[in-house]
Amino acid sequence: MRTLASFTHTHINTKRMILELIKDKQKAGKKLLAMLIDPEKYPQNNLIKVITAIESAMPDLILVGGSLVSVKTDKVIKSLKQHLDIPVVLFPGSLLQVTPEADALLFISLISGRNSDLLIGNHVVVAPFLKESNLEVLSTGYILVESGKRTSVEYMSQTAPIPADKSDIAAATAIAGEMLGHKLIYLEGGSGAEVPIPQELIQKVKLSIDIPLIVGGGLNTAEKVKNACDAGADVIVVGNAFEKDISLLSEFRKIIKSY
Ligand code: 1GP
Repeated sequence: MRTLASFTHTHINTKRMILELIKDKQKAGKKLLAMLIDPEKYPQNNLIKVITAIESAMPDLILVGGSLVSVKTDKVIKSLKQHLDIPVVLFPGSLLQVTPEADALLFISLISGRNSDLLIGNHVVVAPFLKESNLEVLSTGYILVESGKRTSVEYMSQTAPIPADKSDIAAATAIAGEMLGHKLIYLEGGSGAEVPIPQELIQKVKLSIDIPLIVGGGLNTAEKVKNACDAGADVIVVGNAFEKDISLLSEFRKIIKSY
């Protein structure tokens, strides 16, 4: 088995390693757990406690990002990589969070919105940097779904989410994203969503596409995680729940492993 160390040392040959990992699991009907770390919310002294919990539960991926720009992003990623053998994927809320310290980047295009900067503008600005970097670029169609209250991503992106009962619109958006060449689709309820994305909508999207499906937002109980997995999520993203109670990490990991 290739370790992260060999991954780092042989970057040129393994630039598609994380996508391949996700696709392999998807093919085998398995799920991945991605822990989202917002650098703003993890003070450096608390990070060691978090790293210890991560070491024992071993999520498949660590996503790093947030709505606001943190000077700590580089530092947090360095600490994570120093202590852990888990791929670190940037999930940038802004261009200023893009750093070569990570292993990969979710190159997200907000395809549910009509904000041209978030559809293509920012991508053009950062593309030459990414081309030169060793980051694995994971082209991702990002679909925001309504989740009870107004979320940070909705406000910050100045876009309207797809209504939660409009699964046909969500499916059509995902199909378009796949046709445009995205390698992943991310159904986002928004960080701290009151209500997670309904199973019916996840199912409909899952049945409409062949590429792996990421689901996140408001998955803060074992039941909600299981429901999202059963509905067809290949990758589950959890942020807030772990910020509040890091012991949930091993509980959610067990659910993910049961597939
Ligand atoms: C947000 O999907 C992620 O971008 C995770 O959401 O923080 O609610 O788990 P939570």
